[in-house]
Amino acid sequence: MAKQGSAAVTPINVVIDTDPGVDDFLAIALALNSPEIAVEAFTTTGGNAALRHTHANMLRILEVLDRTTIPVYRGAQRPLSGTFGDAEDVHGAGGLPIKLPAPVLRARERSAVRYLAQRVYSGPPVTLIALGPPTNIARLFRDYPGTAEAVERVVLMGGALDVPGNVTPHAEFNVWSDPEATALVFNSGAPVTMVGSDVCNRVRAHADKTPEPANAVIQRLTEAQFSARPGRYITLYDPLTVLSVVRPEVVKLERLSVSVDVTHDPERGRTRRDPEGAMIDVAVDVDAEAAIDLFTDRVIRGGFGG
Ligand SMILES: [Ca+2]
Repeated sequence: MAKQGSAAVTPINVVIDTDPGVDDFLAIALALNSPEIAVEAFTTTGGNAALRHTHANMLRILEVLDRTTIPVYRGAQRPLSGTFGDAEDVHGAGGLPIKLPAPVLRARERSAVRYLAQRVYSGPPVTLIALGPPTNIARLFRDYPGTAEAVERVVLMGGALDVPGNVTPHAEFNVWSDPEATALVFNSGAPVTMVGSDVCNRVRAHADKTPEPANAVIQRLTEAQFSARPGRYITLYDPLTVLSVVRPEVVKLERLSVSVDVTHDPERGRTRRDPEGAMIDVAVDVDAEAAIDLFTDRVIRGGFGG
């Protein structure tokens, strides 16, 4: 595809931490078709489904998109405390609404957290994009001193500040899946950007406005997801999070003091404005039309591989 306007720009080094997931799939496709970023590796976590599923889905996605040279590292099977729930009711059994063959591609031997530590200690500054519960990143910062200070930034899909949650009335799914990890990342001292439901809810691909995807698997995936929802739309949570790195001007950030509810009360997993919280950048507004246009151009119309 055309990579207009990218010639003179040095790509941003990123590692994507993910729990695929339909919108993860679309976000990964977006990342791999975006010359503004260089995806060095993927790390996997449980979340939308159990790790054995999300991890296999990650490998399948790279096979579908013909990008099997990018390394994948296996990450968290459980959150810092307790066990993961899942969102198979939204994404389908095993995390995707379509069946794909078992992957031939294999992950690297090292664990996600050991890879991340080695990468952060030895390479140039890297942006960590967390598209699932941020458990791997929390473990990195907790267990490897200095890594929070050394990363370029953490851009995290999660949280719901001024809108209801999507898993409880208060909590967004990724934060709800591991509130302790989210709190640790927020308070780590790393520059954190939160791209939450406040903006993601406003970026939806509607079936009647989405052209036929060029990639056959993306066509099956989006059609299955449209069909599963009465409104025939897909909320682009993870794609918008990637877009906020690829094209920063699509979101408006505000520096806010935010805390995460880590109690076991009904508001567990809630993100709220709190003077005692951590200072992070929060996406408070979005140019939804520009976001959907870029998503459509790169993921729906985009070719992959070759
Ligand atoms: Ca995700």
